[in-house]
Amino acid sequence: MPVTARRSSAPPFDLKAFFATRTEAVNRALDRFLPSETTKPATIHKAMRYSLFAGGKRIRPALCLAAAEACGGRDELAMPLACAVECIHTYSLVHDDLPAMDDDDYRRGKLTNHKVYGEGIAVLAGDALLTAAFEIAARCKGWGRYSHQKIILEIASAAGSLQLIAGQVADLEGEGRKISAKELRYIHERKTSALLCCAVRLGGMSANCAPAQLKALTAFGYNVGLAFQVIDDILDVTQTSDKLGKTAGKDTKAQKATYPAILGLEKSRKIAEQLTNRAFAALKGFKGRAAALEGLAKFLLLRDR
Ligand code: GRG
Repeated sequence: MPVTARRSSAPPFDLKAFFATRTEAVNRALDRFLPSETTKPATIHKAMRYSLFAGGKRIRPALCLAAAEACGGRDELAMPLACAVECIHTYSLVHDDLPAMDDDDYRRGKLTNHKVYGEGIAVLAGDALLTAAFEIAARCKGWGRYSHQKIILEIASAAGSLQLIAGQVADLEGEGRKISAKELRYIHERKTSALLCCAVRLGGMSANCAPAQLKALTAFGYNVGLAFQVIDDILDVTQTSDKLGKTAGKDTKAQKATYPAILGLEKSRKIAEQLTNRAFAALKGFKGRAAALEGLAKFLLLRDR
């Protein structure tokens, strides 16, 4: 099934330029928000920065900024929220790589945090990144329809024990056990889709978007988030460790339930396309203003790492 993004006579959207400029702006903002490497105790700040600047794709911040732009908002207002989500994402990776969880030596092509700084500091670096996310987000005063409190609650619920952590718990408990496609969706919705969706929603909130726009962004974020994880599962079995910058084939080795394991590669690819098409459909009310969101959804579907 082909993906069906909006047809228009507008010039094609330059996603490469969008990604490059937004990534640079996000990196500058993260650098400003985080204590410097030499701030005491230096070890923890070095460890936090090691993972935060290890070459992540910055997908969640890009989605947040693109959503703000789709709603007529401004990047500088969305930026603290985009950075907060990236800090939470990075914390989750640092903790996920620990021996007590997924036990991985490589992430983003570099040694994992605990391999460089030791397990104790890696736990603390993750804790500190999670805390930093709330400190950064707390700088937003809120917008007419979305109070400061609503913004903080939005982040806390995506990162908390009903979403991101619930997904990780179910993932850990599912290892080596046969699980159904329904249980797998439960894991993917929480472990991956919740934070991506939160990034998109926060972008809209920073633009004081209308309730209908927030609903559309939620549908977009949910579907893109799920498609992202289905593709991640596919890449784990089709790509090399070199290409992924992390150990490939780990899911199979750990007997983890994944879309390809349960449904096969071809069906998994179809599902990712279907989800991406649903994400596109959610954007129809934005007319021409959602080109960046569309471009990102297509990029995430077609990515190879
Ligand atoms: C430890 C609370 C806790 C949660 C861990 C992040 C996570 C949950 C598990 C890691 C493994 C995994 C498959 C996560 C799903 C999300 C995902 C695919 C993360 C990778 O995201 P990318 O590709 O990473 O955006 P980069 O490195 O580009 O930032």
